[in-house]
Amino acid sequence: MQMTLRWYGSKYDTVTLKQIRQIPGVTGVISTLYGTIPGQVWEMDDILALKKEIEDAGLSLAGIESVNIHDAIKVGSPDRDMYIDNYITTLERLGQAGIHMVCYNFMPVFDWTRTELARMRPDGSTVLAYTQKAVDALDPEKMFDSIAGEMNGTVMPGWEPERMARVKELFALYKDVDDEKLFANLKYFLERIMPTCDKYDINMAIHPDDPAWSVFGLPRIIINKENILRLMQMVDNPHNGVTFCSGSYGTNLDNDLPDMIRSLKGRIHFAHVRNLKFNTPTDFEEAAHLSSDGTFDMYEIMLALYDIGFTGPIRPDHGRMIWDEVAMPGYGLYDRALGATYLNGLWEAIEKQHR
Ligand code: CS2
Ligand code: MN
Repeated sequence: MQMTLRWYGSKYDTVTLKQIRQIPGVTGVISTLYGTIPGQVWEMDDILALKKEIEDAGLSLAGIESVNIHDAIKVGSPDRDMYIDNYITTLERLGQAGIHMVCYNFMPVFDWTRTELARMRPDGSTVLAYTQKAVDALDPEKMFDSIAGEMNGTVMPGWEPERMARVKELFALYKDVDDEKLFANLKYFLERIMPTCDKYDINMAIHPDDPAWSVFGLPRIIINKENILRLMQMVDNPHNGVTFCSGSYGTNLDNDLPDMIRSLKGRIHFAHVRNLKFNTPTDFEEAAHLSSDGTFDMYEIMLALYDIGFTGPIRPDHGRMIWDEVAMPGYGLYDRALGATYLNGLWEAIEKQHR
């Protein structure tokens, strides 16, 4: 595996490449062209400039998170082929630039959903949190307003103001889309892009829905072992793969994370590893990465990744806000650096134990 950190680009991120370079054991970043909108073709010059900036800082661009999918593709409207063509052009350019891992998600309307971005924990750190009660009490159109005030002046991925201004319209688009339709549209998209992925050796890595159940009555399919294996079989090509995100699949306590990892051998191209602490099964908050701070056994998760021979990029996921840092919620420097170091420590121990 290659330890990485997510980085939003010098225009958007409070964390610098120099700081990332100084975290021991972190050799690459996962980035994106954060200013682009879903459906847009990425410019080759922009891709190369991003790559060069990262390499000049002594790091590698280990993959893209995310090239987002236009809603026309998710709902399967008549203009979807045009947007798929655009997506293919972006993939070709990424391939030509030597980038071989692309993370994306297939969530309708909302990307990840949280009801608080700064819940205070007993140690004074703040974290992202979710309560089903709060979601049930909320008008989805107000969802954006309710969290926008807590973004510390940053723009959070999936919650771009331009997109949220259209929430009503987006809900109408998905009116007739159920789980089966969403699966069919995802299959259609993957089948169309696979020849390009084969040609340029691009590993597509679908990120799970977060939380891993339906919110606001919208369909959500990338939520458990059964569904993700179904998707792997539907388009049975190794380039159709997975971002294994422990914090997203882990929202559903029925998901056995190490077992899921083992069942996805050969198809996990990217890993997000973080921990959650549950107060009730539908009220959870993000914890420090350490097993003892949350619910998941991080050793077992890393061991499962080791056992399947995982070689792709991995990153600590959301961190807590600690030491008075002001940054994008979940994406400060300090706690993610602690997370990376801890995960590297577990990995070293596992490797040495298996020698
Ligand atoms: C990320 C997601 O911050 C996060 O929760 O894990 O936003 C993720 O980047 C996207 O869903 C992937 O497309
Ligand atoms: Mn994730």
